[in-house]
Amino acid sequence: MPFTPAVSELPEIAPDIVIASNPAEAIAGEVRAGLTSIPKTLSPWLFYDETGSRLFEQITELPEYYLTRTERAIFHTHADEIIAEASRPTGNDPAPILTLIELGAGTATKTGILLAAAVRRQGRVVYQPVDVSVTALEAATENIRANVPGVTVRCQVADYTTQALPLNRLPNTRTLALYIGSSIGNFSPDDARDVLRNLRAQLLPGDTLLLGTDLAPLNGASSSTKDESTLLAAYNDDAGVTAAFNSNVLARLNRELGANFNLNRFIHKAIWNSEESRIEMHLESLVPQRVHIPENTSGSAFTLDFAAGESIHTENSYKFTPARVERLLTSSGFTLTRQWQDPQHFFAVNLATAV
Ligand code: AVI
Repeated sequence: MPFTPAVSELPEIAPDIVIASNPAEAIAGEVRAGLTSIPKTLSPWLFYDETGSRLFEQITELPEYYLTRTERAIFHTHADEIIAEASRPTGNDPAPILTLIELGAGTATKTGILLAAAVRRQGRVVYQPVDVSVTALEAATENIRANVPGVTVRCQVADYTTQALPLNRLPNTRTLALYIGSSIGNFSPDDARDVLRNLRAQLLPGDTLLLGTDLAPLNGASSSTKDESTLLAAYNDDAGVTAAFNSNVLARLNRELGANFNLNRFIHKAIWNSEESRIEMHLESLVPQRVHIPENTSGSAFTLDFAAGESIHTENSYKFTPARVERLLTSSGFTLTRQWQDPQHFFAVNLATAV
């Protein structure tokens, strides 16, 4: 029998938005550090201005980009089981009520499936989406309010990679932290561990984490049809949306920093790096060229010289084996409790418990 607590056990919390950090300063500092390093890099969080976030939403609907629809299908099939597992009674906690927080919630389109399952189990649920984008959080709140009755949304604007999470623990509840969508794959192994350790530091033993990870190709293993070409297509779609998403970062530097990148002189490249088990995205310079970045809050003006064929490395997207997921979780203070995969073994949803 599912446990259903009385509605009155969950206090109503007013939605609130907490603004953290100064984005303009962070962007200028990040751009200077990345573009003056060898090789030149730009951090993937720079993709997500308004245009970039819109383009990313389009990517998630592309036929080649299997990640979003596969994770959504796993949620549709297993949401009740996931919530039941996260709510498993223990000696100290015989009838847990879950509060869901979500790191990098975006517009929370898939999260509704899990929230609906939590509402089915416990009658009501408090949901705390955390994101750097106010616009995304507004969309998330609207989406959840309109589609999932029984959810109290409390938004927090914060950078969960560097800031302590604004966890407002309700008395006698257990936290289920969601970090879905393969977002963990955009961090280097060390940074991924640090992000999860930062999260772990704010959880209690017995709290859980639901982590979405894109799976590495299994090289000929019988039940998976995923290979290098599946991955390359997902990051180099025929309609050119991923290319537009990638080069928007240069357009953003022109708009926000007054840089003079000529977008026609850079092309989008996606590469599978099998040694590192990651897709890399680059913007490759087609010709020798010089780009100017004016003086800004991070310091004086500077110029950048590009050789033909030289690239700016803009993103890594790591692909995991189940063993690698387990190692990451263990090194971050979690233990892997259960894993769900789609029938084709393209994607895994992992439930881990804070130890
Ligand atoms: C957000 N993140 C998980 C996406 C990914 O697949 O690495 C970002 C992305 N980059 C290109 N396409 C999608």
